[in-house]
Amino acid sequence: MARLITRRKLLLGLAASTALAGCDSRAASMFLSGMGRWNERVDRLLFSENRLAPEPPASELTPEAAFPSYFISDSMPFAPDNWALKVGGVIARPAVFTLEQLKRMPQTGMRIRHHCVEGWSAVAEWNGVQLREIARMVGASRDAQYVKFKSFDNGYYSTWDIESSMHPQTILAYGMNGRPLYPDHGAPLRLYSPVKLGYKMVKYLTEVNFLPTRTGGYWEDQGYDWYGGV
Ligand SMILES: Nc1nc2c(c(=O)[nH]1)N[C@H]1C(S)=C(S)[C@@H](COP(=O)(O)O)O[C@H]1N2
Ligand SMILES: [Mo]
Repeated sequence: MARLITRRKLLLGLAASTALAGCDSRAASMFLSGMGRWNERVDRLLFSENRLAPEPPASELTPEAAFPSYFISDSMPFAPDNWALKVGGVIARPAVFTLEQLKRMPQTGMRIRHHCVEGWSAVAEWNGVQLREIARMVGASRDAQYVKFKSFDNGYYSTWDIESSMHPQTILAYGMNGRPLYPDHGAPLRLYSPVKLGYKMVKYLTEVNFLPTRTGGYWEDQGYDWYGGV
């Protein structure tokens, strides 16, 4: 962290001195877009260390009635009877997993504070299977730099960087607060992680695709930050 701050200060210093030297605006905007990419890369380096995010204490759990619920469909989305998760992209073994199969895989659980950009936050305990476990099972290629998550909620989707996707606390969750996930929070399966903002936590999952190129997201396409880190 100390090094990150130092680099940011250095960049700010450079920007100021360039301005004093009277650079033209084209050079300045090239510089600024370059800085955006550089900062994203630094964030990625932090994640590659796989540092665990601290869990809030049980005393901070939000009463479930007070945990907001969001979906873009006009009414609550319900999974089709034949629901299964499709996993594809640049992987050795494309697969379709039923909920029962996912539940038989090693289970991970943790308390996470959710941060929605609309200004609320809430804490729950989530359990499910690590996405990195799925990646291992399907043989995700080194070319997989991004993961795209699709939903049956009116086409809601998002795309994540591979480092955050493979973080040990990034899970496909089928449980909330010790019981099955209900439709208001994304049943039968949703993405959850302490390293991303609320809009990156795709609910009502249908497909997970490991991709070599970056795609967008429902809110990201409307201007929300693509990386969406907490
Ligand atoms: N499929 C789907 N996933 C979604 C959304 C949505 O509208 N549809 N909203 C996002 C936003 S903005 C937030 S804050 C969280 C809210 O999760 P919750 O409804 O379980 O509180 O879900 C995210 N994932
Ligand atoms: Mo949100």
